[in-house]
Amino acid sequence: MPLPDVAPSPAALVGVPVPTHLHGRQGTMAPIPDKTEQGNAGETQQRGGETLTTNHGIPFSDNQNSLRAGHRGPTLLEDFLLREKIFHFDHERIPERIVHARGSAAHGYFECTDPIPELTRASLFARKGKRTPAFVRFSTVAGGAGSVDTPRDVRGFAVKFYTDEGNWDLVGNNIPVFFIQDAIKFPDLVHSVKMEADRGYPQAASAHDTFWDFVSLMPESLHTVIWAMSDRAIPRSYRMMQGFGVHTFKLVNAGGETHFVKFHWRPRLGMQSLVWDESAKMQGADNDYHRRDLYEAIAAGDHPEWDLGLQIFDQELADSLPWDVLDATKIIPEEIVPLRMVGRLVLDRNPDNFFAETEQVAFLPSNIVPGIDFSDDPLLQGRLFSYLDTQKSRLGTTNFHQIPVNAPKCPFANMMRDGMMQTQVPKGRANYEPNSLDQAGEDPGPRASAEGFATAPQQVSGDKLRIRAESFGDHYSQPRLFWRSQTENEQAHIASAFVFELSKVGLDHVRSRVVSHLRNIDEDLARRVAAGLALDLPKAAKPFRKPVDIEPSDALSIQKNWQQTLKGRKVGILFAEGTDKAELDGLVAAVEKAGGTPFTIAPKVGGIPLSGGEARADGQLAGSPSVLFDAVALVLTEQAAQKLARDGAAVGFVMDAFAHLKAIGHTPGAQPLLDRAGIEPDEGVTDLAALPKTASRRYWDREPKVRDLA
Ligand code: HDE
Repeated sequence: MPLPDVAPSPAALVGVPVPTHLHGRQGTMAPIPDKTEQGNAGETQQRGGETLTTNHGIPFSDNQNSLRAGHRGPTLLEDFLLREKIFHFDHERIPERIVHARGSAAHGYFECTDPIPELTRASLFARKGKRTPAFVRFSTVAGGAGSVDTPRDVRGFAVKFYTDEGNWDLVGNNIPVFFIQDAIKFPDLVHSVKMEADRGYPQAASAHDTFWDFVSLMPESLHTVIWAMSDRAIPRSYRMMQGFGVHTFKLVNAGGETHFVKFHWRPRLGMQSLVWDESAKMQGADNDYHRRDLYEAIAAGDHPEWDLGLQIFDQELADSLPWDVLDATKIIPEEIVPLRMVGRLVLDRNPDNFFAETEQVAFLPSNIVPGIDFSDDPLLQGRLFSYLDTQKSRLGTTNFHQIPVNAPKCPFANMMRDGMMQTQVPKGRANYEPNSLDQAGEDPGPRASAEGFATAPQQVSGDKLRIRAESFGDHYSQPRLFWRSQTENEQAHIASAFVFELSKVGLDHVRSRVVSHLRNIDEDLARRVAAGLALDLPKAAKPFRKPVDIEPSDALSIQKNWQQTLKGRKVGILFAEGTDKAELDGLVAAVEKAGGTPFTIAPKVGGIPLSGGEARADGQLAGSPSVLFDAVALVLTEQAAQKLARDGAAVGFVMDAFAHLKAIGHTPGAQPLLDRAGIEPDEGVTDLAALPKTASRRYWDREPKVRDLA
């Protein structure tokens, strides 16, 4: 007999309308529906409205009270319902990722827009319009799973493609280079950046002694360090950051020909970052800023998209560069190898369950598919071991690939058997190969195919050595390239970030050592950082290889590539009693028309009398500071503005919007509040009509007026 659509409460089953939690009744003796017709375990997973059961299918009669000896007596050990529930709860948490613990994810697909069969036989690039399901997890690196979304940090950008020839995981970051060149240094790097071992702080922050001590002794880290000090490390949204495969990989075509490749993700919404003060304040305003932004955008049907671009090059080009393409601390500027756009990634579905999917997803750089291959990058080679290994300790079993989010969507079959949490039930006795069981009419199991993954042949020779190649020895040219490719304002942000971080370092010799490296990158940068710390300029560090000048690359700057759009951006609209309703509604409509998301804010959320009607607000003023928005509007009467000028939350709202270089649109009546906040009008401070246009940018020229940058 099938289960009823909605399970009747135990009280209803016996016709006694008594809430069990009030009266401590024993459970009902009502007949239990016959569930055996329901099919196998996979089909009896929990669904809404069904009878509540134990994990073994035994129906509960009472989920409010434990089993007691007498009305007020002790709880009985016999209570298997209580014990199972608490036992399972006690083990709900699994070890968090050692790095990238804090993350948010979504489902979507990759669509091939420009097939490249001449370069790779990977099936996802075979045909224009071909869609491959994907799951993407974004993350911070240093903080724990419960830490905030907006610290200064590298962001993870991990993509699992469920191709029809198995899963390909492109486990990248939003910064195209990495701190170290050799995997053997990874535990040291991570220990140094995580909270300090004795005191357990700081959480999710690189601004402390051990990180800067380590990186100042590892000049190979400087390129990534300068990116991390730039606005790239404080993205406005996961939807507005680039992604990079970082390492050089190989593409292999059907004829076995290989090319080198670097993978780039380009956000359709353009790149955008926060300003540092904003990102720090965001940590109080909304811990989940990026997670919420991603979830809400997808839920609203505003699906984030990225284009996939490839830098394709051959050995000859690699040999012509003054650095090594196997060195993950180096980029190849797009001016040297331009991007070829081959597809788009669309995220169109939020996970149904955070733990089952976002937490349990296991990315493995070793997951590659026919048509893609590894390079000899020593960092990548180490990663090929680490990720498989970590899943065993994190997910507890070698069978983590059977968890739905990790399982390939194409058929998979082999002779690996058993292990903890095995959920498959293989039939027959063909668990070894070769076998001749087919000759006895039995299923012989799967066999390798000539079409399967084959490593691209490559000549390798040489002595076994524990060394760092000399071609990896230039640590300053590329940070210099990055620095010189930034706008003046971006340079000021970088210099100020160094000052901020080093000001939190208590060890003077470490501060000096960092600045001694900066002198090899750029004397001006070093001078500014030293001045910001009131530090005597130390001698320049001795470079292992003399740095060279590389032509600056505009592609490395966020501001030079700013996309003026309101799409994906949020406008906070402050109104209060007496606001003209037509004016408020008109602005909301204009922001929507420009592709932005309006968010109305008032001193009270429930309903405010306006001139011409009434309106509810999306958020209350004290809980909706302006850091949460890309631009703000003040739709206020003079009387309301005078009242709000006495409210710290309202004054802070305006002051911060101005200090964070945002557009402010306002009614003439809002002037008393603007005056109280000390706003000096500039081109970003306008009437309401101009706001939908002005809101799509930040006003960098304003910055020297509002903060002292290094
Ligand atoms: Fe990772 N990294 N990593 N990493 N990494 C992990 O794997 C590791 C590196 C990256 O959302 C861990 O499943 C080593 C570079 C992302 O689940 C761990 C080395 C890049 C994620 C691990 C590196 C990354 C991780 C922790 C140096 C950019 C999150 C949990 C050899 C190209 C994936 C896990 C997710 C996660 C090891 C360096 C990106 C411990 C040993 C370079 C995006 O296995």
